[in-house]
Amino acid sequence: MAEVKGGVVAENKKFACIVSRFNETITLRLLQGARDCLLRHQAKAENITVYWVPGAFEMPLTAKKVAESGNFDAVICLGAVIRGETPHFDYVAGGAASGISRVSLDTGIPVIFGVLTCDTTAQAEERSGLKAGNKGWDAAMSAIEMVNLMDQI
Ligand code: INI
Repeated sequence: MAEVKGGVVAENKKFACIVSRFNETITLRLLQGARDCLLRHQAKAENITVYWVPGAFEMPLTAKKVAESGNFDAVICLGAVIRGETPHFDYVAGGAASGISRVSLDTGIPVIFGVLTCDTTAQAEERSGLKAGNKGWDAAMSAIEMVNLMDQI
């Protein structure tokens, strides 16, 4: 039986983080978590580029341009869509999720969905560094693993 797993070393790999300004207090924490994860797995600070977008809905197009640039091994999308009282949530969260997935398939580059989709701000806070870990860290970890897995296929 052959089994292939992506390693967890990010040395000499290039990462783009696409981060939304919407809910910025949350997304900044996600970015801190992602950056910390990449650096602790031997990525170099100069190999991490951050692109700010207005909101999660703008992530797919930005991810497409970034992935097509050929300058990055993986793209990490970091955002927070909070339901509150509005059905707008479903369009923004759904558009971001399906768009990001499509960009990854179309470009062949790992594009990671590090977007919190929560009912409340409190839940988003919990998942961005308080008691439920940091989804930004998790997204970066997925990016590292996928980059190394792609290298082996
Ligand atoms: N964008 C987010 O990233 N999170 C949200 O919670 C959100 N809400 O609630 O509306 C949101 N909306 C903005 C959207 O992403 C676009 O920037 C906007 O619609 C312009 O295209």
